[in-house]
Amino acid sequence: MSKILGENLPNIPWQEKPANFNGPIWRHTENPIIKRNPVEGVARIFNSAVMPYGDEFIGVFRGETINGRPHIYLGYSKDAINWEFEKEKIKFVDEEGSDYQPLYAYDPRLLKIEDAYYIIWCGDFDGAAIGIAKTTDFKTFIRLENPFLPFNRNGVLFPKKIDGKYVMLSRPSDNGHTPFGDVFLSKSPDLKYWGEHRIVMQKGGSGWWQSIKIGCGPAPIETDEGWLMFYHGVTGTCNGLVYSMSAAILDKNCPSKVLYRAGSIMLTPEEWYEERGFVANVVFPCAALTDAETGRIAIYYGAADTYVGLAYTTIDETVKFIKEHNELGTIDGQEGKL
Ligand code: BMA
Repeated sequence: MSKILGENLPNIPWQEKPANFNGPIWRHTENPIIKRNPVEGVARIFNSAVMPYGDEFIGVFRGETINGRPHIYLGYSKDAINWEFEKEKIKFVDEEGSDYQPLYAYDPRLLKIEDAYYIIWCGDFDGAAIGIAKTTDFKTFIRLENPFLPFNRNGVLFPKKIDGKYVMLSRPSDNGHTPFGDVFLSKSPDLKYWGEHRIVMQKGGSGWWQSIKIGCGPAPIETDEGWLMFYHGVTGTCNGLVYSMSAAILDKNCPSKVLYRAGSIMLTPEEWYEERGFVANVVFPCAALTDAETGRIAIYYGAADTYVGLAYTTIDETVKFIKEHNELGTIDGQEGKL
């Protein structure tokens, strides 16, 4: 039995695993939970992040506007399944209170560290780069300094400082959509100056599903095994890219070290809303709710760059799958200081 080291969430959305289903992650039966044209001016919501807020839930949503540009929208829910969205995108200000709006922002993640909430996204800084903002009330959103130079996509903060430092996973890139594709880790004493860069995981392995690139998903989940990291892996086909998901466990104190990594897929596009849409064949996890008491995990993922899907697993199912399919890459077990 493995344990989630976190808070209890008795109102986590939940459905039992279907009796005739063998996979480690099973879908919510009423998926997709967010459908097309969810709010005026927004054609599609996908790749989005949610978290508990008081007795209810709050989220930051990638809204593809009707002019085709992504921005971040706030949403609220009582049950974490039915969502209501604000009509206006989030307005960010700088630390002096002046307007500091990203030109575009996509794939947001949301998490709490100590008393503040953080949103991380991919935006434009003369090329794709990570953006980050802080809020304590979900009314004022203070955009901080851009953490990294371009090009970098797919930034995810740990929900806790490690050795007194903030820790971020990201995927450095170039100006192409697909080149590079490995996950790195960086640390900061103040969320302004970033360093102590390490490589965490490379694409590849004996399976082909993560051969083109990999990228972290929800904020890592603290467990008694280490940090549980769901991540996406991408493969190429004659018909384009396919995005699937699986998971790894990172060392608790030195999270650039991978302890276990599943060499096989936990969830891959199989349902109509994952196979068909703006970009076919994409499952892209960005958030997970957890209940420490029961070990339940509810995963929120973008489906086909068009919808939000919800899926379930438990810490035991996940750890068992990762260990049974464990396959570490050459640098995975190292600190990654190369
Ligand atoms: C990635 C990101 C994601 C998107 C995926 C598939 O590079 O842009 O936002 O879901 O491609 O289109």
